[in-house]
Amino acid sequence: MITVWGRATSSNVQIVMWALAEIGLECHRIDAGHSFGKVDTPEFRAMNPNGLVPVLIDGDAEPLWESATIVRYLGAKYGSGAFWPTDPFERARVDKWAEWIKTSFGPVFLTGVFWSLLQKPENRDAAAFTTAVEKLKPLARMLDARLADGPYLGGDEPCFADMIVGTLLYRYFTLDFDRADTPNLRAYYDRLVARPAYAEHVMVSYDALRAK
Ligand SMILES: N[C@@H](CCC(=O)N[C@@H](CS)C(=O)NCC(=O)O)C(=O)O
Repeated sequence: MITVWGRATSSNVQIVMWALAEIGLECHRIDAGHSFGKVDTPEFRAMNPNGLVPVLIDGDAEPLWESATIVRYLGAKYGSGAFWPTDPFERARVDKWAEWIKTSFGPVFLTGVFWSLLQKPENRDAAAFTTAVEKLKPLARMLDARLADGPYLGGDEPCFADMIVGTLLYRYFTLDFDRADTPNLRAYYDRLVARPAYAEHVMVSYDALRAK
């Protein structure tokens, strides 16, 4: 039995839930984090000392945290050859985009744009927001150029890296802000939206996260 700790509104939980669904694995998800709390309890900290979601527990094994690590684990253990390329170079050429979205695009988008737009306008740092919006444009264009190569990062089927790269795009394309013109990225997002597992696990309202 696989258990995932983490609220459905967390983009990092969504990465894991979407991957589980694409692979076809059942899991039991327990709400935790944000308004659900639990992440500061000694029991939760024993699973993840960072007090962050997601945490995945596969059977009796030690709890795993870090969403991208969890998806790589699921891919390696349960994924098909398309989901988890066995050739080290084929895997690395998609994994570099997973790493990049976590370390380059993601921080600019989440901190500078997403969380800013979820603030009340009067509490928003307008200069920091504009800086982030402009900083995001060349990054979005880089991803757009990469996605001219094919329907998904690894070819005709989604792979583990698409889970890590594709999840943020629901927020990216549904928020109202000035985006770069990226037709390939938009077409990629439209393909993701058509996937039932993406619709169920990623296209989750983030209204509960808005500042009250
Ligand atoms: N690098 C970690 C980041 C985990 C993270 O920041 N999780 C957020 C939710 S997306 C969290 O737990 N926030 C505190 C909370 O929800 O209470 C990962 O990819 O799993």
